[in-house]
Amino acid sequence: MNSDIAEISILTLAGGVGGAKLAKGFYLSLDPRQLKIVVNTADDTELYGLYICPDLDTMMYSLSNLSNVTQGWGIKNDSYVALNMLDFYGYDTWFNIGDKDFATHILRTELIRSGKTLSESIQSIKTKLGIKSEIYPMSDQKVRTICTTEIGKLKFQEYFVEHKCKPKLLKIDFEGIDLAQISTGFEQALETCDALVISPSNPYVSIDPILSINTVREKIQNFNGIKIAVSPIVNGNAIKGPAAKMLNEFGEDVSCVGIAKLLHGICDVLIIDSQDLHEIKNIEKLGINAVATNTIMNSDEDKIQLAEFILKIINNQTCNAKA
Ligand code: FO1
Repeated sequence: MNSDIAEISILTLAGGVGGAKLAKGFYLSLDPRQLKIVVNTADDTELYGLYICPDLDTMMYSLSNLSNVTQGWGIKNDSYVALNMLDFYGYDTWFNIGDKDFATHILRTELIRSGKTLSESIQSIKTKLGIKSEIYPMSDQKVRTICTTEIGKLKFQEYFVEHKCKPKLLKIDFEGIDLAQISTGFEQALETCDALVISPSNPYVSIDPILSINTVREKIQNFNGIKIAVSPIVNGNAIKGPAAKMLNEFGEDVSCVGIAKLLHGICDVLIIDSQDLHEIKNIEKLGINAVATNTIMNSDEDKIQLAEFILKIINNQTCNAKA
Protein backbone atom coordinates (compact mmCIF):
# COMPACT_ATOMS: atom_id res chain seq x y z
CA MET A 1 0.00 0.00 0.00
CA ASN A 2 1.40 3.44 -0.78
CA SER A 3 1.86 5.98 1.99
CA ASP A 4 -1.45 7.74 1.33
CA ILE A 5 -3.36 4.62 2.32
CA ALA A 6 -1.47 4.64 5.60
CA GLU A 7 -3.08 7.97 6.49
CA ILE A 8 -6.65 7.18 5.44
CA SER A 9 -9.28 6.59 8.13
CA ILE A 10 -12.36 4.54 7.25
CA LEU A 11 -15.76 4.52 8.93
CA THR A 12 -17.83 1.51 7.99
CA LEU A 13 -21.53 1.00 8.77
CA ALA A 14 -22.32 -2.66 9.35
CA GLY A 15 -24.93 -5.18 10.34
CA GLY A 16 -25.14 -8.93 10.04
CA VAL A 17 -22.70 -11.29 8.38
CA GLY A 18 -21.93 -9.18 5.28
CA GLY A 19 -20.93 -6.22 7.43
CA ALA A 20 -18.67 -8.36 9.60
CA LYS A 21 -16.96 -9.91 6.56
CA LEU A 22 -16.05 -6.58 4.93
CA ALA A 23 -14.92 -5.11 8.26
CA LYS A 24 -12.64 -8.16 8.64
CA GLY A 25 -11.20 -7.39 5.20
CA PHE A 26 -10.38 -3.82 6.27
CA TYR A 27 -9.12 -5.04 9.65
CA LEU A 28 -6.64 -7.34 7.87
CA SER A 29 -5.62 -4.63 5.36
CA LEU A 30 -5.13 -1.56 7.54
CA ASP A 31 -3.52 -0.43 10.76
CA PRO A 32 -6.40 -1.09 13.23
CA ARG A 33 -6.41 2.59 14.23
CA GLN A 34 -7.43 3.51 10.65
CA LEU A 35 -10.71 1.60 10.95
CA LYS A 36 -13.80 2.64 12.89
CA ILE A 37 -16.90 0.46 12.78
CA VAL A 38 -20.51 1.41 13.57
CA VAL A 39 -22.88 -1.50 14.09
CA ASN A 40 -26.65 -1.82 13.95
CA THR A 41 -28.25 -2.52 17.34
CA ALA A 42 -31.90 -2.77 16.29
CA ASP A 43 -31.58 -6.59 16.12
CA ASP A 44 -30.80 -6.59 19.85
CA THR A 45 -33.04 -8.58 22.16
CA GLU A 46 -33.47 -9.64 25.79
CA LEU A 47 -33.65 -13.38 26.46
CA TYR A 48 -33.25 -15.30 29.74
CA GLY A 49 -32.70 -11.96 31.46
CA LEU A 50 -29.68 -11.28 29.23
CA TYR A 51 -28.98 -8.38 26.86
CA ILE A 52 -28.10 -9.86 23.47
CA CYS A 53 -26.53 -7.84 20.63
CA PRO A 54 -26.30 -10.16 17.61
CA ASP A 55 -24.73 -7.74 15.10
CA LEU A 56 -22.18 -6.41 17.59
CA ASP A 57 -21.26 -9.96 18.63
CA THR A 58 -21.06 -11.18 15.02
CA MET A 59 -18.70 -8.26 14.35
CA MET A 60 -16.52 -8.86 17.43
CA TYR A 61 -16.34 -12.61 16.94
CA SER A 62 -15.38 -12.07 13.30
CA LEU A 63 -12.55 -9.62 14.07
CA SER A 64 -11.24 -11.81 16.91
CA ASN A 65 -11.36 -15.02 14.82
CA LEU A 66 -13.85 -16.60 17.24
CA SER A 67 -16.67 -16.65 14.71
CA ASN A 68 -18.49 -19.76 13.60
CA VAL A 69 -17.95 -18.88 9.95
CA THR A 70 -20.22 -21.57 8.52
CA GLN A 71 -23.31 -20.24 10.30
CA GLY A 72 -22.10 -16.63 10.36
CA TRP A 73 -22.99 -15.95 13.99
CA GLY A 74 -22.00 -17.39 17.38
CA ILE A 75 -18.67 -18.86 18.44
CA LYS A 76 -16.90 -21.69 16.60
CA ASN A 77 -16.94 -25.16 18.20
CA ASP A 78 -19.40 -23.93 20.82
CA SER A 79 -21.53 -26.38 22.84
CA TYR A 80 -25.20 -26.02 23.76
CA VAL A 81 -25.35 -27.69 27.19
CA ALA A 82 -26.87 -24.67 28.95
CA LEU A 83 -29.45 -24.26 26.19
CA ASN A 84 -30.43 -27.92 26.47
CA MET A 85 -30.94 -27.51 30.24
CA LEU A 86 -33.04 -24.37 29.59
CA ASP A 87 -35.09 -26.47 27.19
CA PHE A 88 -35.49 -29.11 29.93
CA TYR A 89 -36.78 -26.36 32.24
CA GLY A 90 -39.39 -25.47 29.60
CA TYR A 91 -37.88 -22.34 28.04
CA ASP A 92 -38.25 -21.51 24.36
CA THR A 93 -34.88 -22.33 22.81
CA TRP A 94 -35.35 -21.46 19.13
CA PHE A 95 -32.65 -18.80 19.48
CA ASN A 96 -29.56 -21.00 19.61
CA ILE A 97 -27.15 -19.51 22.14
CA GLY A 98 -23.99 -21.53 22.74
CA ASP A 99 -22.26 -21.88 26.12
CA LYS A 100 -19.33 -19.61 25.20
CA ASP A 101 -21.75 -17.13 23.61
CA PHE A 102 -23.70 -17.05 26.89
CA ALA A 103 -20.54 -15.74 28.58
CA THR A 104 -20.57 -12.68 26.28
CA HIS A 105 -24.22 -11.97 27.08
CA ILE A 106 -23.62 -12.44 30.82
CA LEU A 107 -20.61 -10.07 30.77
CA ARG A 108 -22.45 -7.42 28.75
CA THR A 109 -25.58 -7.68 30.90
CA GLU A 110 -23.52 -7.28 34.09
CA LEU A 111 -21.70 -4.25 32.63
CA ILE A 112 -24.98 -2.60 31.63
CA ARG A 113 -26.67 -3.45 34.95
CA SER A 114 -23.66 -1.82 36.68
CA GLY A 115 -24.50 1.41 34.82
CA LYS A 116 -22.17 1.21 31.81
CA THR A 117 -23.51 2.41 28.46
CA LEU A 118 -23.71 -0.01 25.55
CA SER A 119 -20.67 1.77 24.04
CA GLU A 120 -18.70 1.26 27.28
CA SER A 121 -19.72 -2.41 27.43
CA ILE A 122 -18.55 -2.93 23.84
CA GLN A 123 -15.27 -1.15 24.61
CA SER A 124 -14.70 -3.53 27.53
CA ILE A 125 -15.62 -6.73 25.65
CA LYS A 126 -13.69 -5.91 22.45
CA THR A 127 -10.61 -5.10 24.53
CA LYS A 128 -10.84 -8.49 26.27
CA LEU A 129 -11.14 -10.07 22.79
CA GLY A 130 -7.97 -8.25 21.67
CA ILE A 131 -9.73 -6.17 19.00
CA LYS A 132 -7.75 -2.99 18.27
CA SER A 133 -10.18 -1.07 16.02
CA GLU A 134 -12.92 1.11 17.47
CA ILE A 135 -16.38 -0.47 17.41
CA TYR A 136 -19.41 1.68 18.24
CA PRO A 137 -23.10 0.88 18.53
CA MET A 138 -25.17 3.18 16.34
CA SER A 139 -26.78 4.52 19.53
CA ASP A 140 -26.57 3.95 23.29
CA GLN A 141 -30.35 4.15 23.52
CA LYS A 142 -32.59 1.16 22.89
CA VAL A 143 -33.89 0.70 19.31
CA ARG A 144 -35.79 -2.44 18.33
CA THR A 145 -36.83 -3.54 14.84
CA ILE A 146 -40.48 -4.60 14.81
CA CYS A 147 -41.70 -6.51 11.75
CA THR A 148 -45.40 -6.19 10.87
CA THR A 149 -46.18 -9.32 8.89
CA GLU A 150 -49.21 -11.14 7.53
CA ILE A 151 -49.28 -13.14 10.81
CA GLY A 152 -49.00 -10.01 13.00
CA LYS A 153 -46.24 -7.99 14.66
CA LEU A 154 -43.00 -9.84 15.39
CA LYS A 155 -39.85 -8.75 17.17
CA PHE A 156 -36.95 -8.96 14.75
CA GLN A 157 -35.48 -12.20 16.11
CA GLU A 158 -38.93 -13.79 16.15
CA TYR A 159 -39.26 -12.90 12.45
CA PHE A 160 -35.69 -13.77 11.48
CA VAL A 161 -35.01 -16.87 13.58
CA GLU A 162 -38.24 -18.28 15.00
CA HIS A 163 -40.23 -17.78 11.80
CA LYS A 164 -37.20 -18.04 9.45
CA CYS A 165 -38.22 -14.84 7.56
CA LYS A 166 -41.16 -16.78 6.03
CA PRO A 167 -44.16 -14.50 6.86
CA LYS A 168 -44.87 -11.81 4.25
CA LEU A 169 -43.44 -8.55 5.52
CA LEU A 170 -45.81 -5.56 5.41
CA LYS A 171 -43.94 -2.90 7.39
CA ILE A 172 -40.76 -2.39 9.42
CA ASP A 173 -40.65 -0.02 12.40
CA PHE A 174 -37.81 0.89 14.70
CA GLU A 175 -39.24 1.10 18.21
CA GLY A 176 -37.46 3.80 20.24
CA ILE A 177 -35.88 5.48 17.19
CA ASP A 178 -37.32 8.92 18.07
CA LEU A 179 -35.52 9.00 21.42
CA ALA A 180 -32.32 7.40 20.16
CA GLN A 181 -29.29 9.67 19.77
CA ILE A 182 -26.25 9.01 17.60
CA SER A 183 -23.53 7.45 19.77
CA THR A 184 -20.59 9.70 20.61
CA GLY A 185 -18.12 7.46 18.85
CA PHE A 186 -20.27 7.38 15.71
CA GLU A 187 -20.67 11.18 15.70
CA GLN A 188 -16.93 11.76 16.16
CA ALA A 189 -16.06 9.22 13.47
CA LEU A 190 -18.32 11.04 10.99
CA GLU A 191 -16.44 14.25 11.79
CA THR A 192 -12.93 12.80 11.48
CA CYS A 193 -12.91 9.90 9.00
CA ASP A 194 -11.81 10.33 5.37
CA ALA A 195 -14.19 7.77 3.87
CA LEU A 196 -17.53 6.19 4.69
CA VAL A 197 -18.23 2.63 3.60
CA ILE A 198 -21.75 1.21 3.79
CA SER A 199 -21.31 -2.57 4.07
CA PRO A 200 -23.11 -5.22 2.01
CA SER A 201 -25.72 -5.51 4.77
CA ASN A 202 -29.49 -5.73 4.60
CA PRO A 203 -30.67 -2.23 3.59
CA TYR A 204 -33.91 -2.47 5.61
CA VAL A 205 -32.94 -4.09 8.91
CA SER A 206 -29.19 -3.43 9.14
CA ILE A 207 -28.46 -0.12 7.38
CA ASP A 208 -31.79 1.71 7.64
CA PRO A 209 -31.90 1.57 11.47
CA ILE A 210 -28.49 3.30 11.50
CA LEU A 211 -29.62 5.92 8.95
CA SER A 212 -32.85 6.50 10.89
CA ILE A 213 -31.08 7.69 14.04
CA ASN A 214 -31.67 11.43 14.58
CA THR A 215 -29.30 13.58 12.43
CA VAL A 216 -27.45 10.61 10.88
CA ARG A 217 -28.82 10.85 7.34
CA GLU A 218 -28.08 14.58 7.11
CA LYS A 219 -24.62 14.11 8.67
CA ILE A 220 -23.88 11.52 6.00
CA GLN A 221 -25.24 13.77 3.25
CA ASN A 222 -22.82 16.46 4.52
CA PHE A 223 -19.94 14.01 5.10
CA ASN A 224 -16.83 15.61 3.57
CA GLY A 225 -15.19 12.39 2.39
CA ILE A 226 -16.09 9.86 -0.26
CA LYS A 227 -19.19 7.71 0.42
CA ILE A 228 -18.97 4.16 -0.88
CA ALA A 229 -21.48 1.31 -0.58
CA VAL A 230 -21.25 -2.37 -1.49
CA SER A 231 -24.37 -3.98 -2.89
CA PRO A 232 -25.71 -6.87 -0.76
CA ILE A 233 -27.64 -8.11 -3.80
CA VAL A 234 -25.71 -10.06 -6.45
CA ASN A 235 -27.41 -11.30 -9.63
CA GLY A 236 -30.83 -10.74 -8.07
CA ASN A 237 -30.07 -12.61 -4.84
CA ALA A 238 -28.92 -11.83 -1.34
CA ILE A 239 -25.72 -13.60 -0.37
CA LYS A 240 -27.30 -14.32 3.01
CA GLY A 241 -30.53 -13.37 4.76
CA PRO A 242 -33.86 -11.85 3.65
CA ALA A 243 -32.69 -8.73 1.73
CA ALA A 244 -33.91 -10.01 -1.67
CA LYS A 245 -37.26 -11.16 -0.21
CA MET A 246 -37.73 -7.77 1.49
CA LEU A 247 -36.90 -5.78 -1.67
CA ASN A 248 -39.48 -7.89 -3.53
CA GLU A 249 -42.14 -7.52 -0.81
CA PHE A 250 -41.62 -3.74 -0.76
CA GLY A 251 -41.94 -3.56 -4.55
CA GLU A 252 -38.35 -2.60 -5.27
CA ASP A 253 -36.08 -3.98 -8.01
CA VAL A 254 -34.43 -7.09 -6.58
CA SER A 255 -31.07 -6.05 -7.95
CA CYS A 256 -28.11 -3.79 -7.29
CA VAL A 257 -30.15 -1.08 -9.08
CA GLY A 258 -32.86 -1.47 -6.43
CA ILE A 259 -30.14 -1.06 -3.81
CA ALA A 260 -28.82 2.05 -5.57
CA LYS A 261 -32.27 3.64 -5.39
CA LEU A 262 -32.28 3.19 -1.60
CA LEU A 263 -28.88 4.91 -1.34
CA HIS A 264 -29.91 8.13 -3.07
CA GLY A 265 -28.08 11.12 -1.55
CA ILE A 266 -25.80 9.09 0.71
CA CYS A 267 -23.58 7.27 -1.77
CA ASP A 268 -21.04 8.46 -4.36
CA VAL A 269 -19.89 5.03 -5.58
CA LEU A 270 -21.77 1.72 -5.46
CA ILE A 271 -19.62 -1.37 -5.74
CA ILE A 272 -21.47 -4.19 -7.49
CA ASP A 273 -20.48 -7.73 -8.27
CA SER A 274 -18.89 -8.59 -11.62
CA GLN A 275 -21.98 -10.67 -12.37
CA ASP A 276 -23.95 -7.39 -12.48
CA LEU A 277 -21.55 -5.52 -14.81
CA HIS A 278 -24.44 -4.88 -17.23
CA GLU A 279 -26.24 -2.82 -14.54
CA ILE A 280 -23.56 -0.09 -14.32
CA LYS A 281 -25.32 2.22 -16.77
CA ASN A 282 -28.66 1.80 -14.97
CA ILE A 283 -27.04 2.78 -11.68
CA GLU A 284 -25.22 5.75 -13.21
CA LYS A 285 -28.59 7.01 -14.52
CA LEU A 286 -29.46 7.43 -10.81
CA GLY A 287 -26.48 9.75 -10.34
CA ILE A 288 -24.39 7.15 -8.51
CA ASN A 289 -21.07 5.93 -9.95
CA ALA A 290 -20.80 2.16 -10.13
CA VAL A 291 -17.79 -0.14 -10.30
CA ALA A 292 -17.79 -3.92 -10.54
CA THR A 293 -15.52 -6.46 -8.87
CA ASN A 294 -15.83 -9.75 -7.04
CA THR A 295 -17.90 -8.96 -3.94
CA ILE A 296 -18.51 -12.53 -2.78
CA MET A 297 -16.51 -12.99 0.43
CA ASN A 298 -15.90 -16.58 1.45
CA SER A 299 -12.24 -16.64 2.48
CA ASP A 300 -10.27 -13.99 4.35
CA GLU A 301 -8.41 -13.43 1.07
CA ASP A 302 -11.73 -12.51 -0.59
CA LYS A 303 -12.43 -10.06 2.25
CA ILE A 304 -8.97 -8.49 1.92
CA GLN A 305 -9.30 -8.27 -1.87
CA LEU A 306 -12.61 -6.38 -1.66
CA ALA A 307 -11.28 -4.11 1.11
CA GLU A 308 -8.18 -3.29 -0.94
CA PHE A 309 -10.32 -2.63 -4.03
CA ILE A 310 -12.27 -0.09 -1.99
CA LEU A 311 -9.12 1.42 -0.49
CA LYS A 312 -7.75 2.01 -4.01
CA ILE A 313 -10.95 3.89 -4.95
CA ILE A 314 -10.67 5.96 -1.76
CA ASN A 315 -6.98 6.62 -2.34
CA ASN A 316 -7.54 7.77 -5.94
CA GLN A 317 -10.38 10.00 -4.84
CA THR A 318 -8.36 11.40 -1.94
CA CYS A 319 -5.32 12.03 -4.14
CA ASN A 320 -7.51 13.77 -6.76
CA ALA A 321 -9.08 15.86 -4.03
CA LYS A 322 -5.63 16.90 -2.78
CA ALA A 323 -4.31 17.60 -6.31
N1 FO1 B 1 -29.55 -16.71 13.62
C1 FO1 B 1 -30.26 -17.80 13.26
O1 FO1 B 1 -30.67 -17.89 12.09
N2 FO1 B 1 -30.56 -18.80 14.15
C2 FO1 B 1 -30.17 -18.76 15.44
O2 FO1 B 1 -30.47 -19.66 16.22
C3 FO1 B 1 -29.37 -17.63 15.85
C4 FO1 B 1 -28.88 -17.53 17.16
C5 FO1 B 1 -28.04 -16.44 17.47
C6 FO1 B 1 -27.45 -16.35 18.73
C7 FO1 B 1 -26.62 -15.28 19.03
C8 FO1 B 1 -26.38 -14.30 18.09
O3 FO1 B 1 -25.55 -13.26 18.38
C9 FO1 B 1 -26.94 -14.36 16.81
C10 FO1 B 1 -27.77 -15.43 16.50
N3 FO1 B 1 -28.35 -15.54 15.22
C11 FO1 B 1 -29.09 -16.62 14.88
C12 FO1 B 1 -28.12 -14.47 14.21
C13 FO1 B 1 -29.06 -13.32 14.54
O4 FO1 B 1 -30.39 -13.70 14.27
C14 FO1 B 1 -28.74 -12.01 13.77
O5 FO1 B 1 -29.61 -11.03 14.14
C15 FO1 B 1 -28.73 -12.22 12.25
O6 FO1 B 1 -27.47 -12.67 11.96
C16 FO1 B 1 -29.01 -10.94 11.46
O7 FO1 B 1 -28.16 -9.94 11.85
